[in-house]
Amino acid sequence: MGKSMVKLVGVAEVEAFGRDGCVLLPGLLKDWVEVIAAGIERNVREPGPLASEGVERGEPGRFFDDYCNWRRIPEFEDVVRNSPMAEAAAVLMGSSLAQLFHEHVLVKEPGTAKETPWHQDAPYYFVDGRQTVSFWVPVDPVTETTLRFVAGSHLWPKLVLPVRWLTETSFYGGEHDFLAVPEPEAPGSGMRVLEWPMAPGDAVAFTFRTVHGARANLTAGRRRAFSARWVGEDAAVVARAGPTSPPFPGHGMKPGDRLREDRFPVIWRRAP
Ligand SMILES: O=C(O)CCC(=O)C(=O)O
Repeated sequence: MGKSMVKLVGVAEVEAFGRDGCVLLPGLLKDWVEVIAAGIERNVREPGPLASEGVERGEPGRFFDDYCNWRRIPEFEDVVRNSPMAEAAAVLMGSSLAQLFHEHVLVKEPGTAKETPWHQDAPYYFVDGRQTVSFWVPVDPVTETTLRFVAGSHLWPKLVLPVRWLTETSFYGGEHDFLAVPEPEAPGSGMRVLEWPMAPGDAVAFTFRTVHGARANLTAGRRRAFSARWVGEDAAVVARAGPTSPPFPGHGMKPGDRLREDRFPVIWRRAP
């Protein structure tokens, strides 16, 4: 482990991540802000086939999101391969390797009233396990539009109903054995919400099962964020009730398989 990593992801951070399912890592990507911002601009200018808009027509603002573009956006390939993120992922997960699942861009323009609904990422994904982590990295300073988490929700015994962000209807449709979307701020919910003001290049790390959401962006500034999702050695393919998000059509794996390394590269491995 390099010196900077010891400072940025130490015992206290690993412990908080295990306990709360999320942890702030100030400055983890501070040397990568310009690279990430350039990649985000390229992504917004040249959206991929999975890009979507999260604000209904006629409503204020814009919430652009897109994912799975790292192979065609050189700035994203650079950051996932060469930044301290992969090693930080392995340390947090307690894994001997860090394998990239996908990257994600989420841009909330000024005056966007749309909140990002409370959700877990796991139920949208065809991979799950104890060793998972996403890093959410803003390239603008964020205070009120930051990502918020329900502490300890990664240990809940059941998954939360996944919803479509635009319409907030059930993602897979029909009746399923999911928990209802929680209302962590309702009086008496008993849930502890964690959030931190963040500077460009800070990262919050959270598991695929940690419930999170974000407020509207009613500020005058943009809120551009880059997320990268990683798995460790124990994560495996799981069956879901329909096409997942991201879909990765024809991925050719079956439940129980580890993610294939030709599509989901192992970026960091502990030296033997
Ligand atoms: O940026 C947002 O509003 C939501 C981000 C999110 O849900 C994620 O990165 O998993």
